[in-house]
Parts: sequence; C-alpha cells; structure tokens
Amino acid sequence: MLIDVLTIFPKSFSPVINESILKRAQKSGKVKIRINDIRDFTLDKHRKVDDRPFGGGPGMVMCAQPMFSAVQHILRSTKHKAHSTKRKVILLSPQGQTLTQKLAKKLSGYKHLILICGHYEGVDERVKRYLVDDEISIGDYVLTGGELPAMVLIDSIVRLLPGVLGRSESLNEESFKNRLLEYPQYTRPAVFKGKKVPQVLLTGNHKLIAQWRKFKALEQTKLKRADLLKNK
Ligand code: 9D3
Repeated sequence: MLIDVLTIFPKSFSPVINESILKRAQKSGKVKIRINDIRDFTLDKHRKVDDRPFGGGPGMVMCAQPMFSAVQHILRSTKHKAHSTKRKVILLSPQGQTLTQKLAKKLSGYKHLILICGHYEGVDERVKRYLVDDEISIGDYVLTGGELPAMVLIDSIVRLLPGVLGRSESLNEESFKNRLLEYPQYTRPAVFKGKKVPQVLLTGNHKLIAQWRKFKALEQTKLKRADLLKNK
C-alpha cells in the first residue's frame, strides 16, 4: 500500500511513522508512507496556504490551489499502475464519518490512499467537492488540525495489512464490534505489595481459567461498556 499525506506540518509525522510497527512495515515494503508539504505547492513567494473567507467572518480558510497541485503532482509521480486501480483521496475533517474498525478494515483493501490534513477554520469547499472522495473524523472532540487524526488513521490501517503484525500481535483479530472487553491479565510476581493474583490463574486448571476469563470479560464489559452488549 502507498499512503501519501498532505500537510503543512510534515515534521510532526516522523516520530510516529518512524517507530515500532509502522517503521517495520515500511522497511519490509508492506507500506510506503510519503509526507508531502502543502507549502511546496504554493505559487506565491510567501508560500501562503490560507486566506480570508469570502463573505467575511473570523479565521482563515485553506486555499484550494496548493491542495489540487499537490494531488496532481502525486498522481503524476505514481507510476505503478496497480496504485491507480484502488485509490482514495481522504480529507481528515470534523465533519467526516467517524472512524471505526470496520472502516479501517475497508480502507486496508486500497492500494493508494491520499490523506489531506486540514487546519484553521476549514478548507475551501471546492477541495471537498472536486478533489476529495471521503471525509473522515476520528471522533466528536475538537483538535487543532488533521495531523493527529491522519496518524491515527494510518496506524489503524497499516496494522491490518497482511504480514505487518507478528503472530502473537495479531491473535484475537476478530471484529472490534460485537466484541467483549478483555479479561484482566497478570504476570509475575504472584504477590505484589501484598496484593495477590486471583487464585484460579495459579491452579493450572485450563477449563476453569477459561471460564473465569469469560466471566470477567463479560463483567468488565457490563461495567465499562454496556453499549457493546446491546446485541448479545
Ligand atoms: C469552526 C468550527 N469548527 C468545526 C467543528 C472548525 C474546526 C475545528 C477544528 C475546523 C478544523 C478543526 C481541526 N480538526 C480537524 O481538522 C480534524 C478533527 C477533529 O478536530 N476532531 C476529530 N477528528 C478530526 S479529523 C480532522
């Protein structure tokens, strides 16, 4: 998979995409992540990416031209035919559909994703109408820009690509929907600051342990996320 990001804060991505699983996924060639600076596609000498809204009002609006030019440049520079077959241009936006595990799974089937990070009061509507296929939000709270949401989206997608997670990491990869919260886990020592690990886990009775875990998973879910039990 090829992921292109359009941002005015290119440096902010590097600590996230160059660590751990995302780094490993890029090294093994399962994904290529390219960070594109929107400012590089401005035409004026001040490299201005935003302007005042027509009709007045507070704040600034991100201009259409640099975003159109950047996407055009990316499409021209992407020689591999395979990428053009399953490609999507996504704007990270508070007005988008909320990211879910189901959506991450669907997007993991694409060959080329172009992620645009918005800022300020918003982006010129023509970007949304004529350049973007989909708008995605990561939840109902206000952030300062689309960069963190883009990183969240990338993380949720890349870990689903075949071979990215090791066997132990990928156990338990059923749909997040319809799932229970996890049962409580313990490791050594058996007594820490006088607090004991539940006795059942030390018995070696696998059937009893499985039963206890099932019960605890249900109990945790009922206590913390009763909404997940709706269709159960
Ligand atoms: C003035 C009204 N605001 C819309 C609710 C403007 C606005 C607020 C925050 C415009 C952009 C932003 C920056 N946030 C994002 O770009 C963003 C975001 C978010 O704030 N929360 C959850 N998901 C996302 S995805 C992109």
